[in-house]
Amino acid sequence: MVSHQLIGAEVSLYTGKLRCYLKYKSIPFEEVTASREVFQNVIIPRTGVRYIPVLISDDDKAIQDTTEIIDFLEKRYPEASVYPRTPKQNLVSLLLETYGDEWLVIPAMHYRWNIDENRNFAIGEFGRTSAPHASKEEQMAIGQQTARPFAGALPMLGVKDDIVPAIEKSYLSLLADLDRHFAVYPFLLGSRPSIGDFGLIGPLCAHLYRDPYSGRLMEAQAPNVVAWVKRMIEPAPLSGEFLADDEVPDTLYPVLQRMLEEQGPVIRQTMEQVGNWQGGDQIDRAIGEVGFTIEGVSGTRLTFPYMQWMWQRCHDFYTSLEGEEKRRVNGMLDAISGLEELLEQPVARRIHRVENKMRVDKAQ
Ligand SMILES: N[C@@H](CCC(=O)N[C@@H](CS)C(=O)NCC(=O)O)C(=O)O
Repeated sequence: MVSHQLIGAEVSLYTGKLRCYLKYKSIPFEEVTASREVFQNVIIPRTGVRYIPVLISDDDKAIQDTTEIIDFLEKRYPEASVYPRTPKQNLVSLLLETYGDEWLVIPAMHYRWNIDENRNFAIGEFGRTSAPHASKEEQMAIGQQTARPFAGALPMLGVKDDIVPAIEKSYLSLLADLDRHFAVYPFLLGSRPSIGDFGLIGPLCAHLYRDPYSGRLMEAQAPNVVAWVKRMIEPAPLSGEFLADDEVPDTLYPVLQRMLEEQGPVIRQTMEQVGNWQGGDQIDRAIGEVGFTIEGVSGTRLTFPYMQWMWQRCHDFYTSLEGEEKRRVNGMLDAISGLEELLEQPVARRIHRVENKMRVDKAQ
């Protein structure tokens, strides 16, 4: 039987997200290492971009972007959907996917590239991925090269020396909040993982659990998060249910509040800057600079329109709600100050993904 191919790497954040999803859904796949040859022969010609993971479906479609891949597979494998059917839970799971995918990259990248032990491990892993058959020494040399753009991306993501203590403080508080949650619940919303769990597992597993220094830190600080990571990487396929009556546990509110305080202003500024974009309908990967605050320390990073594309999923779902459902969701949002206003904010110019490039609507 022809199965799907997951092209990626163990060291890759977004590959980790997709691998956990495929395993939970019991979708047959074989994993192909994204070596230099695979980049040249498959990834670049088939997708036009240099990102992993890539799914080659059993009918030979090549798809990049974990969110698009998961949505593509959810249609073909609807059993045990990772999207809750009820409004509060679905909104929370979309929000936490956006948080994991697009914001927790900050601690994930900080710990990987600023801590020597992690950095050396990651360089070896980069080399092993690019040249699986080379010697250890050659892999280290190749890893130094291939890792350079990733390590060099820290300032663009907002990871600069003066804000590092705040990034660490925030991450440790997040771990404490999640630890309290996972002491009670197997996944974010019950005994079934949602798209929010898959969003969080990328940074929390591929970097923050698997990199050696970070893994010890997580074991020491948050054993219940470690247990969740293990459930995510070796799931009981297709099992579990979301909590009854659209319940969202109170233990998730501090996590959502942290997301709103740190990532919320970045989402708002990104929408403004995308609205003012002066170029053509194909928009750049980064278009300017935004300010943000973590634990009272301010920083700047580049503006990534992709984050708006993720946010649109939250906004669209929220604004599609009516009547009683909207009232119930707003009742929950009362506990997270500022979130309702952000979800209500109109998207000035929408971002679309077309053949793995981002397009933007014309200015009004
Ligand atoms: N939103 C994309 C992100 C993919 C992504 O950024 N992957 C990383 C590896 S974990 C990558 O290929 N980065 C290359 C680059 O940033 O140029 C997804 O969900 O697939």
